[in-house]
Amino acid sequence: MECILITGGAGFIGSHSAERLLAAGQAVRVFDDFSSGRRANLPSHPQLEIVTGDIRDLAAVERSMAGCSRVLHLAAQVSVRASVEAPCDSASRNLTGFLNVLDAARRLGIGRLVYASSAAVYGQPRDLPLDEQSPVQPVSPYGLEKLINDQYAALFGSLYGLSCLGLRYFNVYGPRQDPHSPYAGVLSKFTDRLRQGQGLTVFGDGEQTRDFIYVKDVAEFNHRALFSEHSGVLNVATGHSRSLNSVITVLGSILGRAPEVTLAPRPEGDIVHSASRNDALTAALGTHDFVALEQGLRRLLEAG
Ligand code: UD2
Repeated sequence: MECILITGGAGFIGSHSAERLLAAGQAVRVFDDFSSGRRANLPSHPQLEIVTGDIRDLAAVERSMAGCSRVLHLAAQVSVRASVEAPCDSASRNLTGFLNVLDAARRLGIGRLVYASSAAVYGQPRDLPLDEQSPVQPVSPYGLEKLINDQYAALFGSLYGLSCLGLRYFNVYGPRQDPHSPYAGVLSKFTDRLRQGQGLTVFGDGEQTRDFIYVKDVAEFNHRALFSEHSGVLNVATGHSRSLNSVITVLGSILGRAPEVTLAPRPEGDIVHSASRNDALTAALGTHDFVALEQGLRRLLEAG
């Protein structure tokens, strides 16, 4: 049976992707340094192997890839703010680490590499909705690193015929995203606070919009991407953006009471509106019934 390597497989998106692949009957090897990923995120499964290692260590990356035919590369420094505060450390994981994965994949003859790119490559978007042809203008080291990943992947495709696809995730939410990290997504923060009977803080007027995509939908597209031959980049989004105020209304209707909301100034650099088309995604990887926001928030509230 062929083995699929997931770097960062013990993390938020990685662990859901591992579950999806195991459910499809694949053997999965997780490579993770457990700096933020957790063993408890992963099931016990006879087809699951777990290897501890760091993507900055080329030999360790190569060893973990041996015997695998496809790679899902998700291991990264994922915080925009940390990339601003410590750009060298961020680049060592997101550039050198990425290059280690590409180089090992080329040398080991990996048939397919899918990796996490990000909506952050678009920076402060001017014309919405975004699509894959929209101008890229990162406003953080993190966004720049992801853009350079896309360029390196395209180069390795043309130089060595390596089959690569970058997935530009929009606002992914769902269980296992650590709400206590200062970099946690707004929905994991909100649901965590509500579970503890606390109020919510909204930065700005709450009219900012995001395309919130449930993590299991992302795992589904990761799975499909690994078995497709589409190369380049794809925006991974539902195609529908919602305002924070409308999210708060939905949370109130699920809980049967309106959350207490405090307004605070919007942080500098905060994006007001974000929206993406997903025509290219569904044309390349197939149509999909996305988990509705109401349903996803219910599941997130219940996950505890
Ligand atoms: C996301 C990513 C960020 C970067 C960016 C690129 C996360 C956590 N952040 O930022 O790393 O990739 O996309 O476009 O994945 N907010 C509140 N109250 C809170 C927390 C947040 O009002 O307690 C607001 C925040 O100011 C923003 C919105 O909610 O307007 C969404 O915040 P976010 O951090 O979840 O996501 P985003 O899109 O700003």
